[in-house]
Amino acid sequence: METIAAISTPIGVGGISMVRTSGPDAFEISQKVFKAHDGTLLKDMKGFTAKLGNVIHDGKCIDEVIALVFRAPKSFTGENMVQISCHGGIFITRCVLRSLLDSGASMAGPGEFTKRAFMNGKISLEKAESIMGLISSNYERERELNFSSYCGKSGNKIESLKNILIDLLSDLNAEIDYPDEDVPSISDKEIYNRLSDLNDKLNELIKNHDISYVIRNGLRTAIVGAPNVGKSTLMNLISNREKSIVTDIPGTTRDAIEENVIFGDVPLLLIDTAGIRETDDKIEKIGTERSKEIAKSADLIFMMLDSSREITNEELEILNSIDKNKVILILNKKDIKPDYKCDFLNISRVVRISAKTGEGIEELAREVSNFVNLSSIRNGTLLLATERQYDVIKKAFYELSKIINDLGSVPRDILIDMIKNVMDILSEFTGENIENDVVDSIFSKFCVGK
Ligand SMILES: Nc1nc2c(ncn2[C@@H]2O[C@H](COP(=O)(O)OP(=O)(O)OP(=O)(O)O)[C@@H](O)[C@H]2O)c(=O)[nH]1
Ligand SMILES: [Mg+2]
Repeated sequence: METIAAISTPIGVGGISMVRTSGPDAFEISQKVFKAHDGTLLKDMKGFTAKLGNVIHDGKCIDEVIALVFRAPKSFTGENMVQISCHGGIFITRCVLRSLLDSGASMAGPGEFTKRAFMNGKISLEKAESIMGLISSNYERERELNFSSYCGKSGNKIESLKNILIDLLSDLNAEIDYPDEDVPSISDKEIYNRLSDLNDKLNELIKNHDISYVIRNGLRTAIVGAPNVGKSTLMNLISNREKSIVTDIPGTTRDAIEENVIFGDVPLLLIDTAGIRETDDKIEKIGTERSKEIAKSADLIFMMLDSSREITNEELEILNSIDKNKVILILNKKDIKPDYKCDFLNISRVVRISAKTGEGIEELAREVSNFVNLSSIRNGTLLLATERQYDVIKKAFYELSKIINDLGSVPRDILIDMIKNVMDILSEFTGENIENDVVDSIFSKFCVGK
């Protein structure tokens, strides 16, 4: 096993930076560059202790640093580790790294520290994945989701589901191993009940995954409508900055403009689009087409009307071309006309606002929150933190459904093998039973130094 080194703090100027080294030769390699002021050798230091000293490279003193020692297996990676904290300059930090590489360390690959932690059994795959999510969390709900995964909550749940299968397997095996003894045989009905119960639980995780997706990626929300209804004004209001140009000239926005925002308690990828209308203008035509495409692919559509005037045929056409289940109808400019009637449009979600004054915006936020049904996770519903975890659960659900379907026609020894297969799939969740290339692909998405 090679000894690896990398800068683990962001590349930039700050108070301190940290370079870490991990592997069997971590102490020897670090010792070549680190000289403690009191002469202590790294190999003689206890784990979790630190010494002040200098980093010397090519006979020159590079910086005064603190070296922190972790001894295997009590370290993040499970290997011997040295963390050198130096002054936080880009050049100084690179010099410290260079000194370690010149002394025999290899440059760490992306996520290699975390990968070693996983390979050495220090953390589950679920925890390793959640570290990435935690680091990139942008708001409370996303942090909560990733921290719950970091603490192994879904892993524990999967273990408890696996126990249902383990119990069933032991009953089935007892029946086969001791046919003559007084072991009660277990009926198809009983097996059906136990497996269906398990499959319902997997299905719940699958169903709730949409919410997890929204928390991690934002709900793709398109503001769509005719020109001049106030789409860009709403974009600016929600994003709290002058993201889109607003004028009283119809056709101001020509292209889609995107912004990640937290609206109420829902993360949105908000897309302001060009007003849709028949036009001979070449650029506007392209913009209009683009708006229609975006409306088709969006998770949620803010269809905006100007309530100070009557709805046009063109607007009715837009409404007819989009999926009404995804629509919140926004009657804008309520400051001019607050009581615009729209019952004939048959849309269930309607909010009256003034994008100009901000009136009605909280109601719109509530409507969005209801649309996503975020309230269902307020009482501690378990959410899967990554698409990989989701794929594992879906695969297990699919295989289990097949078993449930075939129950009457499958001999017991084959049934046992099929159940074992589902166990193996579920074991992939925490990384117990996982192919090396899957592990490599997961960690390749990490940064160097993690
Ligand atoms: N009175 C009033 N005027 C508004 C309101 N919202 C927007 N406006 C005005 O309506 C005009 C058009 O606003 P925009 O936000 O540029 O409209 P748009 O839908 O983005 O228009 P296009 O980009 O051309 O498609 C501007 O003069 C805004 O100030 C509102 O709630 N009340
Ligand atoms: Mg606009």
